[in-house]
Amino acid sequence: MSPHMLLLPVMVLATLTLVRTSYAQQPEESCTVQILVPGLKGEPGDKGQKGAPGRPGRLGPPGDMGPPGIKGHKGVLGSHGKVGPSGMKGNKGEMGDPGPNGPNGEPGLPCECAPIRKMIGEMDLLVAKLSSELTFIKNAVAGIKETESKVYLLVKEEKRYWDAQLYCQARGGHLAMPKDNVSNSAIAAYLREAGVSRVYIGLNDVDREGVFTYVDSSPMSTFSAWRRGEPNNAYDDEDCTDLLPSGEWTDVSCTPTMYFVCEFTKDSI
Ligand SMILES: [Ca+2]
Ligand SMILES: [Ca+2]
Repeated sequence: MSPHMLLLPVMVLATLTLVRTSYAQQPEESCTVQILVPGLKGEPGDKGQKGAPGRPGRLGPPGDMGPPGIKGHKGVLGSHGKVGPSGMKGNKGEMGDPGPNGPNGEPGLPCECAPIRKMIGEMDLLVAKLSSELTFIKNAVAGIKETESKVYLLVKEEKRYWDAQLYCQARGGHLAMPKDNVSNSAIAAYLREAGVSRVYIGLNDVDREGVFTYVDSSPMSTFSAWRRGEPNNAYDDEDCTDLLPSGEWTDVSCTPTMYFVCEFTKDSI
């Protein structure tokens, strides 16, 4: 403590004493001047008790970064990842060297027989089929009639005389030509069994009136089966012949349509 600071309280006290003396008007004390001076320094007191802990101080600034730590151990290998997308198609490689020649083949056939054999096989099947159909026609359809050398087929299609002849010719025959009693009786029986009243047969006098010939141009010679009063060339218009279930013949016009009988030679079938 500086000397000035020690003098200040002394001067203050002196001043206060002067003021109080002047205003109190107390005569016995009007001239008393008390000068106070500090006493000697006392003995040091006993040590006080320990105070309460102070408040925690404010957070200090961050410290400097410490030295780097020790590097850790390497981790275990992870599992495989997903398969990635396909890459772009690569460029075409260069052509390789030609390979060695192959072994010789088996000797070929002298001709292309396979197609021919196949064709023959198919034709055989066709022939067998046709033969079967012909047998059916001969034996089954309307009880076809035949003699030792001829086969007769009743055609239940109404045609005019010459159309009927063309129909039979197209099938390798012609209109039936009964040239004896055996064949005439066979055709007549055919009509009776089929319930047919009349059929054209291959006999006419178209070329020369009254002179009947068969459609194969052979003459009507030793055999005939004319009904009584026939042929009469009625209306001068009867140049063709029909056969009745009785086996009798009549001359008729060639224009009307009726059933007919075709005749086939067995040797030509
Ligand atoms: Ca006639
Ligand atoms: Ca007649």
